[in-house]
Amino acid sequence: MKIAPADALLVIDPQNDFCEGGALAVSGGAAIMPLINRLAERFDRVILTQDWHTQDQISFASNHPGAAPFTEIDVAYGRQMLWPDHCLQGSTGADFHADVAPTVQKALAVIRKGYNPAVDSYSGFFENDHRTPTGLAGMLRDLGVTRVFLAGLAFDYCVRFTAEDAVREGFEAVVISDASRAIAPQTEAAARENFRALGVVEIEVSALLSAHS
Ligand code: VGL
Ligand code: ZN
Repeated sequence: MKIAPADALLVIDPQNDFCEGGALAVSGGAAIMPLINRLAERFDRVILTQDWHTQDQISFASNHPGAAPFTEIDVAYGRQMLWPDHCLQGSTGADFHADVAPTVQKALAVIRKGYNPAVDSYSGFFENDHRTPTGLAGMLRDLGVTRVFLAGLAFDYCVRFTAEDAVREGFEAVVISDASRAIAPQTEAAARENFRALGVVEIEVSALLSAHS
C-alpha cells in the first residue's frame, strides 16, 4: 500500500490522559508516539483529534452518584459507558503527549470533540448521538481527501468509531494497528470484527512505510 496525495493521516487523541500515568491510561499508549511521528513525516496532510471535556461531561462517572467507571448507563442517545474524569479542557491530561510534538507541529488542523456536556464523542466525525457532525468530513472533502489512515488512542473506542464513520461518510479507511492501543481485549476484538464487516483495512507501520507499490 502506497501513500498517495489524496490520503490523510488522522491521529486520534494522542493525549497524556490516555498514556501511562494518565486518568484513563491505555497500556502501551506512550510507546506509539514515535511511530506516529514516523508516519506523519510521510503524509502531506495530518489532522489530529483531541478529546476535550468539561467537568459536567455526561460520560464522567463522577456526575452520576453511585455509578462506577467502566459501567454503562442509558442516556438520551442510547447506552453510554462511564469513564473516570479525563481530558478536561486546558488540563495537562488533555495536552498532547510531549513525544508526539513533531506531529502536532505538522498537523493542519485539530478537531476537538466531546465538548458538549450532554453528548460524549468517540468518533472524530460525529458525536455519540451519531447525528451531530464535528466538521471533519466536510474539511476532508474540501481538501480532496478520499482515504484516511488512522493511528492513536484508543483502538477500541475513538479509533474504532472514527474509522467506522469514515467508511460511512464515503472515505476508504485504513487503521495502522501497531500505532494504536486498546483499552480492553474484548472491545478490541469487537472492533476488529466490525472493521472486517465494514471494509476497514488494517495494516502495520512497517508494511506501510516500506511499501514501494
Ligand atoms: C476515548 C473513552 C473516553 C478515546 C475518549 O480516545 O478512545 N475513550 N474518551
Ligand atoms: Zn473522553
